[in-house]
Amino acid sequence: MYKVIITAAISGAEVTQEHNPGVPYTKEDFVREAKSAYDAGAALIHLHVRDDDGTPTQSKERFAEIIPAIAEACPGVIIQPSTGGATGMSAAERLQPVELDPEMATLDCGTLNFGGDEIFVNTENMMIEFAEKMKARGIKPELECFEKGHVDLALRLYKQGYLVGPLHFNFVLGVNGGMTATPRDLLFLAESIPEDATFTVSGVGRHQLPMTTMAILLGGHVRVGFEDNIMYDRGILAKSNGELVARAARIIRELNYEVATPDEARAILSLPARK
Ligand code: KMH
Ligand code: ZN
Repeated sequence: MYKVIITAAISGAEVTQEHNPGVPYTKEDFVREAKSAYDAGAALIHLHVRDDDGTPTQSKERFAEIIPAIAEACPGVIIQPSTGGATGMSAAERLQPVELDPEMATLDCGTLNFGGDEIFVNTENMMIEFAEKMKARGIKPELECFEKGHVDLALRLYKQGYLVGPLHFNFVLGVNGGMTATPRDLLFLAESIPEDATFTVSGVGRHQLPMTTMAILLGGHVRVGFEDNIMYDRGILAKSNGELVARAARIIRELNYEVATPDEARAILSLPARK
């Protein structure tokens, strides 16, 4: 039976409690949101952290405070810190959580416009630096691709030996500056990666639900959560990350697939088994 990994992106760096009061700021908030997602079926938590006032930070110390608290509340869950952080952060700032040796971390695969005057900078040399650091520490990168050129750049670095297979991609669709969240674009991306690669799909905003469904049908995995979408329905805020995860789990089961446990997710992603 095909098993689908649900990733919960519980906070991100862009949304705030003004957008949705459930967006986590404090350690207790992070534990509450991660646990709601885990209890509903998330095997993987994609993690950005904040200071208590909500300011996004890539501080190693803050990750070192929040990661163990989530791990204790969510036994076995895979915790995947972001190395994307927020736009404007330096590479050194963004790379800090890698020093905590997580099982996985994100690796963003190219620069893109991020709405208005914002630019999310990921040069080829930055990518090589991030990839080399992760490879040296045995951390599996999740390759964040916001458009097709990002996939091509990742494949080039794979050929050059900076990345170790099997690759795992996250197609983030619907960002203002990236590819659109349409069936055509998702199919194009899914057909552009190596046979043995795995992929997750993150649809932004109202695209989360249709992209989740299409990802499952294409043999992929899904990401939901406040980082990408704070609404449950038109005009209705999601009460928690868990509510969004629970809906993804229901869709997976309705389609006659199964929700992967954390250890099943490790096997699917070729991560070493948990000790
Ligand atoms: N916050 C975005 C600028 C990642 O986590 O690696 C980048 C981001 C990607 O969220
Ligand atoms: Zn992120």
